[in-house]
Amino acid sequence: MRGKIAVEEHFVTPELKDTIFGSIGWKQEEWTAMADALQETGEVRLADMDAAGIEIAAVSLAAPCIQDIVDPAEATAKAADANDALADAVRAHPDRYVGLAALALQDPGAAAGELERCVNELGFRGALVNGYSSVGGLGTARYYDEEAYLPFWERVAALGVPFYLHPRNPLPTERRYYEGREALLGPTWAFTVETATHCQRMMVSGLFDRFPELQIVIGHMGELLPFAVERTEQRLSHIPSVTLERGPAEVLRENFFITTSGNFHTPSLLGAMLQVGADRILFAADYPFERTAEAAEWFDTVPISAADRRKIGRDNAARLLGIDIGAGVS
Ligand code: GRE
Ligand code: ZN
Repeated sequence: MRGKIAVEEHFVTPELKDTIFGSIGWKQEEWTAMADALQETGEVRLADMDAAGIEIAAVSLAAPCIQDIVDPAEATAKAADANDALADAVRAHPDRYVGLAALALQDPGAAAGELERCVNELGFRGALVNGYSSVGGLGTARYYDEEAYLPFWERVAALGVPFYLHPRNPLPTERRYYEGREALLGPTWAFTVETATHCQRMMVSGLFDRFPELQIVIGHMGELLPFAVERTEQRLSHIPSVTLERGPAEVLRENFFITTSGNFHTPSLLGAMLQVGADRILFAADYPFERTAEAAEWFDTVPISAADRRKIGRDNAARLLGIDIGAGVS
């Protein structure tokens, strides 16, 4: 399929390159190539997109970057710098890229202001944040279901832009889980568990009853949630202290979009389509951590209807990200 929009494609600035999680066991030359690819937003990246039939990439920082800068003022300043750099890259190729803002949620008030600046002044289409924010020390976590984040969510809802909750690793205090099995940290497993749990916290907090228009995007075919939320909702209904107008299964269908990033697996896609519907799924590769060609070869031939392929490959993202596209795509 030509004309795809891919929504979880990463970049990094030179000053943030050492804040990226280096997967355990990556070969040094592989990591060097990754760091180079992340910093390049010109011909190499565009050629990779062209070969895969991707017309537009929604570009965001890699992980954890801003979320791991424990001084809120420094995190806020570095997020603004990264957003300015991304705006330059988008300006150089305005028909190929749109921006998703990095936000220092270490300081929710400042983050709301930065999102507003990014949307209103830089033309960004939403935010992408790498899980919980650490404040004051690397072992700390602020999760976004806290009361203190309600004014931030109010601003997101008012701006009407999506918020991509991208993975990061769990806190060091939870590492007993992975001790001796460090290969399970990062994208192999820990990213998904951490992100799915963060989503469940937000769902159980009643955030989406309060702001029913909020739209959260999650990657990797929904971080297992399409296959888990019915059980969560059913069991929560037995806990009297939980009083939700809408439980996690309903919220996943109405307040979340899921993407195919890094999870090019047909039974998982078909299961996710049965659970949330084709209108709630978006194509993504996860460049450069995944091979765009592999993502596209899989997606272009996966056994779904032409109408669903077009929705997932392009139209849903265009609507969600406010991308003005013509109809002429085969
Ligand atoms: C990703 O986005 O998938 C990712 C990162 C950083 C390290 C590994 C990884 O952002 O897979
Ligand atoms: Zn990613």
